[in-house]
Amino acid sequence: MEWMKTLKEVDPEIYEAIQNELDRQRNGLEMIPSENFTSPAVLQAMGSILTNKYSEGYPGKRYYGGNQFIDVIEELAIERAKRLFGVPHANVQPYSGSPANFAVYFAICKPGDVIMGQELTHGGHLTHGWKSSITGQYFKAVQYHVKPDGYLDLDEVRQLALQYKPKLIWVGSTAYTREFPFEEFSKIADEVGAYLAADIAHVAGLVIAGVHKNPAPYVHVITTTTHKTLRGPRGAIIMVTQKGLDKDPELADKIDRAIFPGLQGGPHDHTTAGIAVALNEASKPEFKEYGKQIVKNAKALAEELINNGLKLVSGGTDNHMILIDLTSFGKGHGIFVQEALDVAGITVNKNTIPNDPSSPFYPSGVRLGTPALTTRGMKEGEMKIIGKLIAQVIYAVKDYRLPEDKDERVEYLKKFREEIKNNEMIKIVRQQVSELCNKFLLYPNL
Ligand code: DSN
Repeated sequence: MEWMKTLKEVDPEIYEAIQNELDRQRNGLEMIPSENFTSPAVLQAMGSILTNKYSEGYPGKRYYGGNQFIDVIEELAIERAKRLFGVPHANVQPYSGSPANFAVYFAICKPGDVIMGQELTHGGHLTHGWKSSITGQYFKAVQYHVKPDGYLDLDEVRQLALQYKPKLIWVGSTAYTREFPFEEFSKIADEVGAYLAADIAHVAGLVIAGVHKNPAPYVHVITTTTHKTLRGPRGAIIMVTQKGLDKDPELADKIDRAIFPGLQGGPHDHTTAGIAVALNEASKPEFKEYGKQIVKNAKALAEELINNGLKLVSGGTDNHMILIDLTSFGKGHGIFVQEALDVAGITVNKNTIPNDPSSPFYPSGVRLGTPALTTRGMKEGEMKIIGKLIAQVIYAVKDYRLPEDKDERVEYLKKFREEIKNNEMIKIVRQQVSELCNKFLLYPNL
């Protein structure tokens, strides 16, 4: 690998680990829906000398000298974000999604205020008020849910909003396979005078591609990570909409001050450059095609999984993501499927499903998605093949049952891990996964 020649010489151990990770990404099917393969151009920006610089403050208002070129980079990132999402204000400095969401709280709420978000086990994010997050401890968090059909329960959202009068409501989550109903949420938030924040971390790329509604006309604030469907580096953006500025003309300043000096120090300028590059890439017509293909692929995959007898939360998908309900195989079955698929070279994550009979660490579902496979160039035909392979692995481990007793569980999982390494069906699937990966080269020039 020419681009890492120096690293190889200076630190062969780290070089080897990176090389092994590259091989893993190349030779497996990356199906965690929050992951993607960023472009070589983004990698170059991230691996640049920008990491050397301190730049507390904002363009034109820095606390350190020598920021004339950093200002150019940050302004480009800001302008590109504003243009792509149609918003009047963007802050590109949040280190990642959780700090971005914390900044929204810091800008809008006081400790103890009532906030509302989708419950984690129903697809929500930790930072939307889950009990183990600071957001569930420093605020009075009211959590809403999905209905038995897997769609958001808007009647419950409205009833809770009227009852608790939240200061801030979140819409957007990490394990929801349908379009977020921004307009319906905005009516509820307006009715109770709440701020409405859309967390579009998962669907930002789909919004840009026009295959998911843009929340900008409906919400006051938008947060997103930049490394999921948006396909940039690990980072985040907070945007204030015109609706947000109409509600509070100082909202943009409050958000900026919440990030710096409120929560963060120097921005990661190499990441800012990577974000700017990713946003530039996302403005091209090819990116729209990419976003459309992600959804087509997810729908094709969902159909194949259903045809193979598997149950999906909400019965399918509108976006990039699928949530398989494994309760018919036993409580907490997600770990068996995740690990068996891992051995087969297919990476997914175990995930809670709505009303999960088990726990977040041993949930009864798996979550998977198509953004990374679509980046590799795979289409509906490949999704059909992959759907069958996934089903074969799921059925290969269908008889395992998670013991209730913790000690027994450790021994049982140890034995399970030994057995899946030698499972003939899983070996066959691994071989087919390798053959498929060889047809869709990843980073051929690295
Ligand atoms: N960890 C992210 C995800 O996988 O969806 C959310 O923060």
